Amino acid sequence: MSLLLVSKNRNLKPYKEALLELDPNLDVDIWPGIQNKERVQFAVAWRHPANLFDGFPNLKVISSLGAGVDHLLSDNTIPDDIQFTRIVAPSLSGQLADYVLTAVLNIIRKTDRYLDQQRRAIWRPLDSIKKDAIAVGVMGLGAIGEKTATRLRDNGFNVNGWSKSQKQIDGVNCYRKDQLGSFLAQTNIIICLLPLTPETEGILDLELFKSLKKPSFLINVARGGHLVEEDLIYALDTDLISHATLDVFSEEPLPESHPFWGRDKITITPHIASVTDPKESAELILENYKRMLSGMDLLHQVDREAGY
Ligand code: OXD
Repeated sequence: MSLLLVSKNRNLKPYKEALLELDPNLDVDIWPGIQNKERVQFAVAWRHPANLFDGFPNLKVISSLGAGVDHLLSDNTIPDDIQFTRIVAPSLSGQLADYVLTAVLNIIRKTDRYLDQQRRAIWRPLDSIKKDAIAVGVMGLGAIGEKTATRLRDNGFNVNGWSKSQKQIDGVNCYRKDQLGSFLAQTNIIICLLPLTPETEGILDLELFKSLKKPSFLINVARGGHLVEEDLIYALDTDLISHATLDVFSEEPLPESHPFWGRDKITITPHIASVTDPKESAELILENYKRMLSGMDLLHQVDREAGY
């Protein structure tokens, strides 16, 4: 029995080391160095090569190496009977909450504008936005969204939250799926933390931007596929959106020629809002590996139909 680690763009050695530190008897392969395909029962994947998982006769579970599973769900060649799980490490939601809080504070304290002024040796105080004059709105109230919403609440922000089913979170105004219009009308800073599914693809579009309370801002830490890029450019150019903070893009790395680069109303980071820690992930991977071997329910199992 072996466990396979696969990624086209991540160094997986620290994950293998962390797994072997927890259990030296594990048999762990890193793609493409696979000893014996028939022995692989559990795989951990992040941006795997197309069609890879079709040829493992005994593969039972694939875990995403992160919280998102869109890279697995979009691969139609993965047999239907393989179960998907994901890694929802406590530090992952904490990191995302920190990133979003920083982005929100940067917006209201106009940090980007001051950096630009500094580069040009301009001494000019700007009006900051008062916390109580605006509301932030978190789209997606799963484990990560809830952590982000409560972090913002605890820092004195008015917080709205929107999710598929009605949630109750202390101090957060929770709206359900069919209340999107009211949620947007009460929100200035929209924060996308939704899973990427056919239903949420392209949700950050011109219609949504028009429905926000003014001044309006966007923070996208979910997936590039949620955003209609040309609509954002139009919304920024027409001042419908005052500023966008983007950590995720439909093409990553963001190509050098992309029109987002060089726009002073966009802050770009290279998909670093949260990064899985090898030691913490290894514990969660091993827990699910043991659960699979003993036939127990997996932690953070993904509903392949629902898409999250
Ligand atoms: C994730 C991510 O899905 O880092 O964990 O985007």
